[in-house]
Amino acid sequence: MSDAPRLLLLGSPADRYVERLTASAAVTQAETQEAFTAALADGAGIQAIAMFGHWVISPEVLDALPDLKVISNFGVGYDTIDAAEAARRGILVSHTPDVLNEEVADTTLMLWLAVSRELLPSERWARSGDWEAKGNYPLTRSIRNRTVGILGMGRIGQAIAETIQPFNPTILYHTRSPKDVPYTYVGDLVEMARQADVLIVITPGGAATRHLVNAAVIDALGPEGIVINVARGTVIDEAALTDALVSGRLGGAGLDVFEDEPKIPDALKSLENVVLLPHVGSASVETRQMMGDLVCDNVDQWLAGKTVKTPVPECWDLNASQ
Ligand code: NAP
Ligand code: 8YV
Repeated sequence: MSDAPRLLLLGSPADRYVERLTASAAVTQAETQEAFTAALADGAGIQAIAMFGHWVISPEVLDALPDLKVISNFGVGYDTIDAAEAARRGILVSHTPDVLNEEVADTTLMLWLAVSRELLPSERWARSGDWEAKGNYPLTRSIRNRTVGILGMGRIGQAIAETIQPFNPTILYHTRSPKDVPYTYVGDLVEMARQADVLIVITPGGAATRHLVNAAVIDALGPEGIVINVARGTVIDEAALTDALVSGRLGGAGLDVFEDEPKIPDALKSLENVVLLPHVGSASVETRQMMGDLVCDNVDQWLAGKTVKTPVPECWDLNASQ
């Protein structure tokens, strides 16, 4: 394989993907940050990165990889990659859009139901003997006929809107520009939160969306309101969210993502009106397999001298010119 192009594999994907990548490239695998740093010290000649997990690809990392031509990311979100800088240097970045839309929408519905119908506390009530000792569990709130505010109405936002249709929602959404969708656009996020019973967050992460959901948005939702975050932890001011949940100014939250993963603040862990998941929005065997295959397909396409299947928007022009 000595003539094969060098590929840096970041993370610990299933054997299936290691085997696929090894079949077409000379693979150096880095499973820890220390191993990644060591690989960068020997970065000359590395032409491709296949990246499983949230590794930071900054201009400094790109400086250490002078021969890099393609970065294939596992996940639709790529906020840890400086894609604009990569494109400027002629490096193609690809991601895994669409194949995970419905799975993330299902996770969103699961979180909303779990928070609103108090799945975990009521399950504990049954399991602990409280039912026998104290009687029936208190009534919970239905998710039917609610006003739902969706922050972000892209591929996944639209899948969420479709998935919750059986619950007869009134759907509002907020984005920077209105979309061609049969839901009501609200140009002011605080105003949307004021009208909504639940706020579902599904924008990209990164600097442009940092703390979009701040104390004013949370207070507009109010003590009966619920926040569901399946986007990135950075989109919500986690301290403001925690403060509102502790003081009762917000009713509940379902969180799949956090500001400093895998750390979750103890204050959030101690709350009964919160459901916490370890970033598993897309984490079914079936969906992760489609994502992993797409990562390898994009590498294979590039190795074959073709355009990659799913470039990020910053690289659309670059991909078209391949
Ligand atoms: P997408 O199709 O690009 O949609 C993003 C939406 O966010 C668009 O409607 C966009 O509309 C809106 N948006 C972007 N910046 C905004 C801003 N500053 N203010 C308001 N709205 C903004 O992306 P997608 O495929 O739906 O994925 C969305 C994100 O979900 C990913 O980037 C990723 O971070 C996250 N995700 C999480 C999981 C998980 O496991 N929890 C799984 C998959 C994806 P405008 O451009 O008009 O503003
Ligand atoms: C992945 C995600 O779990 O697609 C995304 O943006 O957040 C998830 O589907 C993650 O990227 C894998 O590390």
